[in-house]
Amino acid sequence: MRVLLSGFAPFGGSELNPSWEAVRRLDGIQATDTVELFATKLPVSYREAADRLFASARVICPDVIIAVGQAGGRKAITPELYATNMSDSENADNEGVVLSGQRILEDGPQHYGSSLPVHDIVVSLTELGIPAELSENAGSFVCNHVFYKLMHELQKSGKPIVGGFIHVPFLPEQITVDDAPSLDIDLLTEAIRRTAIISANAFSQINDLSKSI
Ligand code: PCA
Repeated sequence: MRVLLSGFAPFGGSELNPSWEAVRRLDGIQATDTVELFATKLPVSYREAADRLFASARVICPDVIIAVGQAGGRKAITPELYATNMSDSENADNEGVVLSGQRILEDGPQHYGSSLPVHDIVVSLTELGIPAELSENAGSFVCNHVFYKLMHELQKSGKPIVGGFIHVPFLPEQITVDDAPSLDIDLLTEAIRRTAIISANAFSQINDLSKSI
């Protein structure tokens, strides 16, 4: 099984983005006998990010797509439960675009749920001692935009691809304020590797089930 992981370029004055730092370390890795990992870097651009993810997916032909992004200030790895049909942030993307109160797809549903095994991911990471929590808020900036478009595309394609979005905390070197939460790169990378394996297992269970009924 093939798992495509995406991470974002740095934004908002940071020199790095933990999402890309983690997934780039996993690119080309054989995570188990049957699970191969691939990584792609997305620009922090409303206009381009989702299309770049879809372009990589056309090349890699993954069974699972896990988009990862930075959520500075969070203390845990947070699988997102759903994407919302709204872009609304006072922050400009890396192309200088600011969107306020704009629906992502005019006639799209208000929400799309993740199809990653989000509960299993949180349980398994917690067992490993890695802080993990479910999130009901993917924000309304570029991450939510990519997540929404990804789930829309997967639904439209009718392909049995499992997909979703995970936000991750800052890396220690991004922290400027005492006591601000962060996660070490090795733990973060291991968390994403585990998440990929759990999600690939979920994909094969869904497929086995659909073959048996
Ligand atoms: N985080 C931002 C965009 C890119 C990233 O890594 C977000 O949460 O929307």
